[in-house]
Amino acid sequence: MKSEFDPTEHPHRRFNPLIDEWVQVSPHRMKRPWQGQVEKAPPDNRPAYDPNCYLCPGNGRASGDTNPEYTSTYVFPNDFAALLSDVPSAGEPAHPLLQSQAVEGVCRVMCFSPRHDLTLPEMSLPEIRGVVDTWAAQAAELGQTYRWVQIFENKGAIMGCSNPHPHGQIWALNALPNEPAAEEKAQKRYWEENGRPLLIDYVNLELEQKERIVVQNEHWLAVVPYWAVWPFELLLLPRRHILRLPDLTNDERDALSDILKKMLTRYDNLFETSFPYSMGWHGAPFDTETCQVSQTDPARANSDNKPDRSFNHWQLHAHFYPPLLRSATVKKFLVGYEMLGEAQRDLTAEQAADRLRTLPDVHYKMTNTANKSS
Ligand code: H2U
Ligand code: ZN
Repeated sequence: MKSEFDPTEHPHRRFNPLIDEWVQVSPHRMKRPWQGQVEKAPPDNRPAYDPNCYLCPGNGRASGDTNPEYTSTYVFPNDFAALLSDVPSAGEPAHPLLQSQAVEGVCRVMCFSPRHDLTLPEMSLPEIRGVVDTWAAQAAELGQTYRWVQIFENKGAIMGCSNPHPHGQIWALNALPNEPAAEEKAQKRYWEENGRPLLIDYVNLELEQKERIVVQNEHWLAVVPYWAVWPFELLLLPRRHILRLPDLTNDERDALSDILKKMLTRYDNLFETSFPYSMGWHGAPFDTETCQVSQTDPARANSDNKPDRSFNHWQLHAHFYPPLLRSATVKKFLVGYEMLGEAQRDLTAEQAADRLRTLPDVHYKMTNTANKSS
């Protein structure tokens, strides 16, 4: 006779309601001993300034431009932009199976800090707050012209990131890409069926159950989502119903800087390495005709903006997708069954949250330096 179903032991599938997809969970495979001897990556001794880095202040770029001697964040147009702002229409498709559409947009690069040797969790809270404000200002500005503004960071050589200088990218375009389009559809349907935003219900559920929360503060929550695909994936959510980054108040921006520092420090502490990931923000698309989201002053956020009810089913959030599995050098590949069937994981979301939650929120580099000097 079959024993009773135990999600910590029996293979099962979990549903991701945000994009309408399932993920295979195989927790019984974790019964084998944790081969987690922490293999450390080679030490990362970068200088504060690298004369060969195209992102450092005062250095030249591929375009021939020279970066200013910037002292906080710095945004410039990507010299190899994937999107262009003036593209002729692709016209009617010749056949429904062969469709294309012209896409217009812009790509920018954003340096988080002038310091070549830092990463987000090693920056101070006011410096991280500068990054948050720049994200919000870029979204507000580009949202006036473009329907989707994708703010993201691709961190670490293992992710194909070309330069260790702390930076992210911004792509803004007049179309809704696949991921946000799937989220739009699922959140809209949930709203129509339940009258509440999907991710607000999810925030409340996580606050009740607690077992997937990694860090929280007054305004934010970082959880390993129930339906996580990547071993240590995190979903960062505001506790209040907020549509977009420019809508965040001063307090919410400070609290965001705080939770980013804490969650990313835990990431680095997990394998005592600068933890690679791709992260990015998803908020309500910009309806360039009806919505008023030109707000850039956080002190006035949400006060004199017209309520944008057509996107009430949305909730702002950030995804963090790290590829590491058991150590600083063992990467999880989404191949084989995952390319042809569906995504699969061994460690449950609850087990991953447990491991991250118990890590210190003081960065290992700080502790190691303190030990060395004592
Ligand atoms: P990564 O996040 O993939 O490392 O990207 C850095 C971006 O910087 C990349 O998109 C751009 C590349 O096109 N870049 C410039 O805009 N100017 C340069 O001089 C080099 C790289
Ligand atoms: Zn640099």
